[in-house]
Amino acid sequence: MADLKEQLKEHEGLATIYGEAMAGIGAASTAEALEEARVAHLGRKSPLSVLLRSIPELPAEERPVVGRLGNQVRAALEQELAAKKGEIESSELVRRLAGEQVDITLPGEPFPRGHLHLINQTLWEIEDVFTGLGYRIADGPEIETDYYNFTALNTPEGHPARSSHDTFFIEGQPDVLLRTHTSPVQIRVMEKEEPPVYIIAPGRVYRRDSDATHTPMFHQIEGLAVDRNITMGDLKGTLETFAKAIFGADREIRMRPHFFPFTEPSVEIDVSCMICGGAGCRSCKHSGWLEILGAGMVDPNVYGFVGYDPDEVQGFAFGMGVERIAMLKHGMTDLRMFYDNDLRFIKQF
Ligand code: 2U9
Repeated sequence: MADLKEQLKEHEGLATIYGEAMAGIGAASTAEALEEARVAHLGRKSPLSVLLRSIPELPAEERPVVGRLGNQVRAALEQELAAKKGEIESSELVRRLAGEQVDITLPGEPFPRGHLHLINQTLWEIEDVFTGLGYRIADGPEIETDYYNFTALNTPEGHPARSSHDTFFIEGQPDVLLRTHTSPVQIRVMEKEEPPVYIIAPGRVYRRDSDATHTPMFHQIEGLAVDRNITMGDLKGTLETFAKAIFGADREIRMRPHFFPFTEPSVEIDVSCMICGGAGCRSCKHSGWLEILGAGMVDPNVYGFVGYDPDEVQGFAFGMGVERIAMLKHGMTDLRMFYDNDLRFIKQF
């Protein structure tokens, strides 16, 4: 470099060009300013390029000097430009990193945490009781055929129990409907699997019904146990275990005779009132008992539809509405609150 400066004493014009270019490059402090300096001092219209292009017109003794020194000046400027570019890039990186610094010790933004809807909490709780007793969870379609929803459950066409279900049918397809209970799931499992069968079928069901204790969609959990030598005693023991697990260890249950097309005999099951302990209060209408589910021994006709031999196997089945269980457990009076989506209600559970 010192050598070049020394040599430039030979040509004043080149010395000036070099000095100005070095000063221009040195003054640039951003990538844009550096690019402007490159164009001004090394571009096609720069004094250096103009001078180099004019060599053929120079006096003969000046030509070799300008040719040799001119190229050395260009190389020196290019080197200076590259060095300056590196310098600017690293200082810009340092500046950007400083600007982007994050204080990882600051407290985080609070993230609102949701939870399971009361219906799903109740559903999971009931599932836990039965899986603990060795039952498996089974599911199936919510859009069903008339056969699985009614016929195979010993409810033939024209049976009065069909109208009590207030079924939603699919328009134009009289054999297709929204299931009114989860019982078709048990039929589908028995069609595929040999006994013993211990399953519960949780899920949404649909009935054309709407008031304080009915919504057009609600949730059921049904259960089915089919094996050799199953008795009504097994049914009672199982459902007593369930009632105590959900409503408290002090609860008792009682069975009242009832009718369902798919069970024979059939019962409705009450639990001793968890508010008054059975003494009688407003909640239990002073009877000491609250109805929680229906059940019975599977009607032998049902086995005929799935290829089981009713002389070989017996079983019991039960069904409950999850909304009803949740309402009883939490002292609710209007089932529609589950689906109003009012967070003031939902957040209480
Ligand atoms: C098969 C055989 C028998 C399921 C049963 C009930 C009794 C019952 C109601 C309770 C309240 C429906 O949600 S609710 O309205 N259910 O009382 N369900 S026995 O019996 C079956 C199911 C499947 C193959």
